[in-house]
Amino acid sequence: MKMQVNPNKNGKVQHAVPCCLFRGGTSKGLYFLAEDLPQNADERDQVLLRLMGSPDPRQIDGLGGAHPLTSKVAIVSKSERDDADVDYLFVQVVVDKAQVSTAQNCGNILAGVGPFAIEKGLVPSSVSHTDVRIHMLNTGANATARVETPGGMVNYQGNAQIDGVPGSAAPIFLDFLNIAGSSCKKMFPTGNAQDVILDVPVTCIDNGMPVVLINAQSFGLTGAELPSELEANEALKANVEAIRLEAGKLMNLGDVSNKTVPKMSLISPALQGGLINTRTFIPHRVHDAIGVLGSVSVATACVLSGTVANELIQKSFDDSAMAIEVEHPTGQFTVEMEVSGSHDISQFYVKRAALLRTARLLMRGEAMLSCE
Ligand code: NQM
Repeated sequence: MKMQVNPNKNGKVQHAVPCCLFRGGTSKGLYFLAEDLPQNADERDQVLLRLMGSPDPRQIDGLGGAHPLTSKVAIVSKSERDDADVDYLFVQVVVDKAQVSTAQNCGNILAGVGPFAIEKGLVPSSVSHTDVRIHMLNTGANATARVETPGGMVNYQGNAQIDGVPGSAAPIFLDFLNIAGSSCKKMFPTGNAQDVILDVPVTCIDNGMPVVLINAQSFGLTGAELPSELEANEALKANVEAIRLEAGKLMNLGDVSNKTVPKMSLISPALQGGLINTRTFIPHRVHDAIGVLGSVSVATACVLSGTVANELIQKSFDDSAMAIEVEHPTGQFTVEMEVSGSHDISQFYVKRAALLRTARLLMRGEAMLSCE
């Protein structure tokens, strides 16, 4: 870890850690080169907690944004692999607990990894666009990010709009490979398209992100409730968490009481012309939109016959390419997919999942780490 020492009047020192702040999709986080952080995972986690200002509900003494979606970190390095240009480790820094987790991936923060890697010279840029092949260390899966690089420079301005982010920006296309069973070993870790947990029908799926889908009606909800209403409903939160703890065991995730997966998506009929509507606990706060890989898992569940999502939308899918519109509290998320065997869980295969995001470099400089 390369750090500069900067003593102050009180004899305390502040260390300067090079980093960038990016909005990645509908999330925001600090992006580091792996070489600028301690190599030892425990020391690294302590540094990240202090830089973000956790544990503290306001993260007032750090750079975190006091919400799980703005308390995120990407650690990036050049890859040694033949199939990747860079390695990306995602770290969720818990806001109000001294906890960090690498047990989940993040597709929104992934959107900033390509631009960051080009800015930092890890990947040579081409003259119009640059494809950055990213190995996602949290799950072992790969993605390719297509970044606009006119004249060899990352372009952030453009007309691409994603719901949940004001204005527009340059498009970043993300193409995912081998994401089935990313954390749970199997796309349907229980072996079933549908299970019943604590008397509630659920679908447990992991196509990039472990997610448990539940019809909002099972809890007497319409599914159109605001995230703040859901977060204020203590009985609902207790039920959702009880199911999550059971689902974690069935999904090969073990005891998930201190893990941020699986996510819990309450599904309901679409309201804005999409295919399905969602409200997602991530897992204790409710997402203002929906996660990238979370939405890939939801879209995938829609396509397979027999899931709670497929029963809700009552649609049969032929084997083909399709665009699935997943609605969320601030708009819609389009997942492009190509699948086969959608009528039978034992035949089901997702050939391709891709989507559009945007990202923007917000700050580059040094994060100051206060040391006692
Ligand atoms: O599912 C939030 C986000 C995410 C994760 C979460 C994500 C994904 O919106 O790939 O992007 O579910 O914790 O950043």
